[in-house]
Amino acid sequence: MISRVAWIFIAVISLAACQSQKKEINLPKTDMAQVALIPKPVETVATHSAYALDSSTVIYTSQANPEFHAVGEFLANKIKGKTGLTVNVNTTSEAGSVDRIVYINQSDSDDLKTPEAYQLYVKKDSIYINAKTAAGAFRGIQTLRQLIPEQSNDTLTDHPLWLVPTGKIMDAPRYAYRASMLDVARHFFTVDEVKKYLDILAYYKYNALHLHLSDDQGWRIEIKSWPKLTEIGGASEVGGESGGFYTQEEYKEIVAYAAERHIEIIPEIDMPGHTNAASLSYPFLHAGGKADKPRVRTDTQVGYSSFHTRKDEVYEFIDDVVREIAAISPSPYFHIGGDESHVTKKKDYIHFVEKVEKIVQNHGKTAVGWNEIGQAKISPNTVLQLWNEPHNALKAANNGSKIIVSSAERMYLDMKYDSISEYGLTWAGLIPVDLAYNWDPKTYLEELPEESIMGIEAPLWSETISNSDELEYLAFPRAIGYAEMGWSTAESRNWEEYRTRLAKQVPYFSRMNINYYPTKLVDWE
Ligand code: NAG
Repeated sequence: MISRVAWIFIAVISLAACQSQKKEINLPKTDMAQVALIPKPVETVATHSAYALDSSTVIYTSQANPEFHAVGEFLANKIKGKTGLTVNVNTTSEAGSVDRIVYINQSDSDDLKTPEAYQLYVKKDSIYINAKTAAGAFRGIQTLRQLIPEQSNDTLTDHPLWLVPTGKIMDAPRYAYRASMLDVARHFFTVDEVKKYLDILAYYKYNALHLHLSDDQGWRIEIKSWPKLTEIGGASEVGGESGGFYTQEEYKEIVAYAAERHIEIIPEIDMPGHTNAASLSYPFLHAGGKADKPRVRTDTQVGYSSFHTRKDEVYEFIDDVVREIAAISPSPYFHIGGDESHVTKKKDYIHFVEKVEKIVQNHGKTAVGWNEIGQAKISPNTVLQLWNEPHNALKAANNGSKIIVSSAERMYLDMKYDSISEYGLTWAGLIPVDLAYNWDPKTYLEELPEESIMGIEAPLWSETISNSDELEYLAFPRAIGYAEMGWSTAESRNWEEYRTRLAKQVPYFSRMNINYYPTKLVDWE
């Protein structure tokens, strides 16, 4: 009997033989370094020839690693979407000797220093992507997608070819955490709308999406032990529309879709403030005192609601909520909010944060909170999201906590671009596309050591937006600049050069039907 390995060998040899009969064509010169890659790779060396992508290409993935195979399938799918070509995906360890391949290879090379690092070699007859993990391979695939030209070359041979410029790219992210946040509480966004946002984030190498799942105006995730949260709390949103919520099955669908793109979903339940919708559903949660009596809220005020912080039942409730969400969230992080608890007494707030941090830890997760939680004695493994108050972040960083930089004046995607832009707020100032890009997270808080910065996150609050078109108007193109800020080295970033690459994203925007804001600061192509 012929073994499986032998069959693969025969297949490989015959494929190679078949390829070698192909007529050599003279490929025009290309320049890998001229492709408008975003985020900009750490190192690009062009070799000025081309790999001709056509349907004879086969994608091979490393050994029998199903995660690498899934990355190969993802690439095949995207090639199909961009060029119409059908390319096959195979798994073998023998692919090294074949012609016309894209080989996605699991490698333990010491040059690959972080899990998302990758090496991409484009040669005349083959393309290699080396990475330690499937996440690294996936990031490399995004670079390859961007290297495939929009237009085919139809004149070189009897069938269309896509000329991928040759060269090598050595790449790795600056920060391990590169996220956006979507507020699905002020306005609800459907599973499909979240998926589309994830698709675009993945293309620019984001690796996390924080979902703000609860606020005064709405509760957006099914909690089986507390059904009124969605029956009552899920039924409203800003402006008075009917809101909505994700069933746990739908939430899992979002998590799985994100995971296929090597993006983590970080769930947030915001507390003890921003809790009107929860207290409306279960009045025992309400603090009383200075906090407004719960009622349906469709306005955009903040800072008037609070959970009761001294009742055991409140913590039992929180324990149930965290348990149910943690059970369907593979991310190690659970965001507990903690912002703008203006009507909670400081000592009650501190007591609350310390108790909830423990609940989160008991369910196996690391707590994340807005910078206000730094007022409490939080453990060094709790993460702070710095949006407005440096001193709390500094204190926590000195105690060992990692910081996510989300400066409101630079990174809030819900701020208007300029005085004529349609959606958004202005309280943290206008954030035009150049201002969004042209600064460094390190300089936002000079005293913060670089090692304390876990990464960056661009929050998109949804008081003024309620569908994909409006979401995309505020997010793009600014979120693309943050993608580069999170990935590329500080020294390699330059606004004048970046804006020329940004201008070349238009064909991708059109293909994806992205309603970006066509700022005049960029000469769109
Ligand atoms: C802040 C609030 C948020 C609101 C946003 C609007 C944080 C951490 N908190 O006031 O609830 O939606 O601004 O820009 O940002």
